Amino acid sequence: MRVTLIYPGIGGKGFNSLGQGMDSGWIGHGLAILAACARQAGAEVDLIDLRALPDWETFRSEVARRRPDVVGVSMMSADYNPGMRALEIVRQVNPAIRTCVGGPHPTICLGEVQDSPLIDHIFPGEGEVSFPEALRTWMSGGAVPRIVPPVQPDLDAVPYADHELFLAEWRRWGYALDSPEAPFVPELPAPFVTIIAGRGCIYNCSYCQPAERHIFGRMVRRRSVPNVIAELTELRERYRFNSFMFHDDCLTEDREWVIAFCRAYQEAGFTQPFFCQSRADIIVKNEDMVALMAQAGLRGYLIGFESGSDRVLRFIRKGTKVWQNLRAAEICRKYGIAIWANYMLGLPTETEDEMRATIAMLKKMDPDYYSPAFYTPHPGSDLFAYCEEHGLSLITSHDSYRRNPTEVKIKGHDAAFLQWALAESQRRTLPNRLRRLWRRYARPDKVWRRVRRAFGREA
Ligand code: B12
Ligand code: SF4
Repeated sequence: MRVTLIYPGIGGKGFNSLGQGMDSGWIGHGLAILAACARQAGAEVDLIDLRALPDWETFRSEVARRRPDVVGVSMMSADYNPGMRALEIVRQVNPAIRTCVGGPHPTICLGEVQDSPLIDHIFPGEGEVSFPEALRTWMSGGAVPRIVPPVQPDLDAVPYADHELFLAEWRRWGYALDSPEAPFVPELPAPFVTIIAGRGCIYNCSYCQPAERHIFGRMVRRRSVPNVIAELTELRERYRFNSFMFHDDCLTEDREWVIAFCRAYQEAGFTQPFFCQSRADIIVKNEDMVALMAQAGLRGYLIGFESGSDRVLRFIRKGTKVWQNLRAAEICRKYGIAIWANYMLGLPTETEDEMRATIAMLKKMDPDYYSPAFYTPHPGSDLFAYCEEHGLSLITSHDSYRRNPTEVKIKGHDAAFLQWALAESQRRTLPNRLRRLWRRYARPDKVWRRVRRAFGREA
């Protein structure tokens, strides 16, 4: 049985976009794992990554050439339009191909896909058990329900994400990348890879939950440390990676796991720097863990600071306080950990003064990287429901479910003020700029190293 998986992530940068930043430079772990599971079930598996193709006509001829029995499309809400267009073309090429969808959007917005004539089977939740089981059933001539109930897999029994599924396909389209995946900051040198160690998140932020729980369940599950180290070892052998990043929503919520990982990582001889996501409250409460992570190779945290107003933080159920945001930034600085600051502007009920407070907070913390968003109501979250209830949403197409600050997503905010706030939030003050220059070029240890290098004493 031939299975073609489809990665439709062209919402951001469009066709021919590979290698251009995070959106277009990373593999999709869901499909990469499902490919390995489907092969174990005896299927032949390949991938069409829309980001690598030039246009829809090429997609059409690729489907015709590959002649799959089954296609499987993975969809976030922002992927809905290209995902459905791909399914429409698959139907036109050969109506006998079984069409399957899975991923966050079909899971969270089942009602939106369940009656689509373009879709034969919907796989809500995790697919490692349900998808290969369906393939086995089809191979033995059996029938599978339209909505296939999810089964949570044992994460240590799941095969590793098949990076080659993506990389081989990218190479076929001429992408001669010098890194398996695209590094996105100078702290993470190429070759760079991404991995994911667990599923779910214990927190309850209203702009995100309960969508995450719909996909991965109430409990957070994490792979064992030896299992993750074994995958990193395999990735080291195959790609000689010089840095990597954890995709986990909040890797640091499990202190014991993190401590065990840091020890095992060093014992296994890894020195490669890495980034992961964390939260301000965790950093403040666990400075010793942060120090251990920095010693093991942590070079940056992606942190959802979100707002400089305690009222807004309470409103979005972030569970953090502004003082924790500021203190977390100080702790990062102390241990040489770069700060990737995620924050939102234009939340429901947020006032212009509260946005000014976010700007003031950012000026105090002086993050290394700014990752601003205009608040975007994501389907499946409580705040999305709030926006619907109050008639706030300005979103008219799934394409706008991207949080990038291109257009204002909800009513009640002045677009010109938001644009000003966006620019101002990222403008470094003069003292901050000077401090950065000092840190980068003038610190005595760095000057000394440059002098030694100039005289050939150091590689
Ligand atoms: C890494 C990541 C990214 C990376 C993507 C990397 C990549 N190439 O996939 C980047 C940074 C690019 C990204 C971007 C965005 N992301 Co994102 N991302 C994640 C994150 C943290 C991890 C994804 C992952 O690898 N998960 C692990 C794998 C194993 O899970 P999975 O992909 O869901 O796949 C499993 C199941 O869903 C299912 N499945 C999936 N596909 C299919 C297909 C078939 C046929 C079957 C049978 C089953 C199946 O089986 C898989 C195995 O169990 C998730 C949160 C999370 N923990 O999952 C958010 C998440 C998916 N992202 C989200 C969002 C909102 C976005 C953005 C819109 C944000 C933005 N910038 O505007 C963009 C959209 C990009 C686009 N496509 O246009 C939301 C999606 C919500 C929604 N309603 O769609 C999530 C859930 C985060 C959240 N809690 O809000 N993201
Ligand atoms: S926003 Fe992050 S910390 Fe909050 S619930 Fe979602 S994944 Fe967890």
